[in-house]
Amino acid sequence: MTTKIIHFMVNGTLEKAEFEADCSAADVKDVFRAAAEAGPHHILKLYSVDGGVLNISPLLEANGEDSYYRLEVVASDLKSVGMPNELDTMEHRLHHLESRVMEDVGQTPEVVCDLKSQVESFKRKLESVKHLSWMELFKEDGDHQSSPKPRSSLLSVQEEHQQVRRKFLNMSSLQVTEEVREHLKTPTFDNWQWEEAEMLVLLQVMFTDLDFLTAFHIQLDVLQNFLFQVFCHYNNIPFHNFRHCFCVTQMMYGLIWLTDLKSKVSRIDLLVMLTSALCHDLDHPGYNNVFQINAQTDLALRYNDISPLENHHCAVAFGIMSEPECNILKNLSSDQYKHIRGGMIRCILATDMARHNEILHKFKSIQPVFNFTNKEHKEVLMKIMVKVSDISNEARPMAVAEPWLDCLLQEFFNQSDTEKLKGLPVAPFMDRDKVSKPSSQTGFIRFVLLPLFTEITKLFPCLEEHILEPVRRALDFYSDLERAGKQQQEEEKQGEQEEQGRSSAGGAVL
Ligand code: BYE
Ligand code: ZN
Repeated sequence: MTTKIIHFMVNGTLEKAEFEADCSAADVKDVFRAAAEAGPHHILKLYSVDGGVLNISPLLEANGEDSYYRLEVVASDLKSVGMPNELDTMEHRLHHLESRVMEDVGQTPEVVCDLKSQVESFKRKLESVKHLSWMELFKEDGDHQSSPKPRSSLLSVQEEHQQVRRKFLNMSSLQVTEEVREHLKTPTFDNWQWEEAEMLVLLQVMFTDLDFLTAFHIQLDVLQNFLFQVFCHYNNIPFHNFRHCFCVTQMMYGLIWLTDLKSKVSRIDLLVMLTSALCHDLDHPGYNNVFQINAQTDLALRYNDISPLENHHCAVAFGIMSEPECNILKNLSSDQYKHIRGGMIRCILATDMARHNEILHKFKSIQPVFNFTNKEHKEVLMKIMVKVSDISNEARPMAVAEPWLDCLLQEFFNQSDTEKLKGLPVAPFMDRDKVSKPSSQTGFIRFVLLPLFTEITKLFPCLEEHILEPVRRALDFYSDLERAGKQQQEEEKQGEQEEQGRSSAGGAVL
């Protein structure tokens, strides 16, 4: 069979495509679409050497390497990328169908009514999803009553923040009872009971009870301004929000007490770890690094695709501290400041899960000879402690942990929905059509949490009961659910087969 070789330039690289003589136009288009990393609705244009537009078809003439064609994605007509256009067409066709049936029958049949209401409800759903606002369907104010009210203008977010600030400042950390202070030092603490202003007070308690205010000459009003700004710089998204920041900081605080870390590392390193936990997801947009890179967002552009989010979280942290009234580090010597800045950058950048294996392996290799006075050992431990705190939801009581998984999947699904609409690659673990809660969690616990928690427990045996045991129980819980789910699927399949058997037997009798 004869093949044709086409040379073309796309996104700055010279590519070569090979076609069978009898392939279809769609095959040819698919090859070019893949080479341009374009989605199904992008418009592709192929130009000859002299700039003329070529028809992308099997009849395309073969060319040489030095007379290559130029392939461009000229436009991504947003309206045609996803549903809106199809929705319009559907509505139009339904309307047409309805009027024709009306002429014949004199009334709208039930099935057309059903279809109409389905299209209507789907449209309303799309209109209420803020993160799809780039489709230009999103309606800011509820001219439809049933959907939840989105947080509307910028002003009202600021007003909400000011209310939290007033509440926070009107509360005194003295109102936090001894019982709560003690509970705050354990992983069993229930984060869901507290509202935003209360979490700010509890964070203030953590800084005071570790004696950071006296040790580093932090004025109370500066700490409060700092904490409030941290709160303001977390976004209102399902998972990576201020409550996640609070949980991670609280877990770090618990680990510090449980392991008696105060007697093993300097107080300045404790400050680095607690503040890193507090700042580690600042201004998270709800879309991960892979999305940032694939969608070529401003963040990916700014940080050259290198941990764009973590670099941003850290930059926002130091941006907040660049205001003197929020700068909890302002009374430190420049050497101390440098030490803390270096430490925080290392700890926050270490939360990029793409580096998980690299960091865990390093820790594993030094674990047998671990020495708290060795600078390199201590720095790896600090990264590990922040990482443990960051992904430790499953070490908490089931009633606290489970809602977090729903929040995380919600954020993942939002991302994959957007990726589908933009024609970007979708990770299977984010795809609402592919994941189940138990299966994602058993894998994560087996291959990520247990290896990490086992390693930290070797250094601090007391963590066995506080974090390792609860995670093992969570694995049992999700494994049982996974088994039950599979069994139910089997039964349903069997049921369907029996049903089919019966109906075909019935058909034979008829
Ligand atoms: C991680 C990376 C980014 C954001 F889908 C969050 F199965 C996480 F992979 N965290 N943090 C806690 C988690 C958890 N990821 C998963 N389970 C957690 O408990 C697994 C995911 C649901 C999925 Cl690792
Ligand atoms: Zn995090």
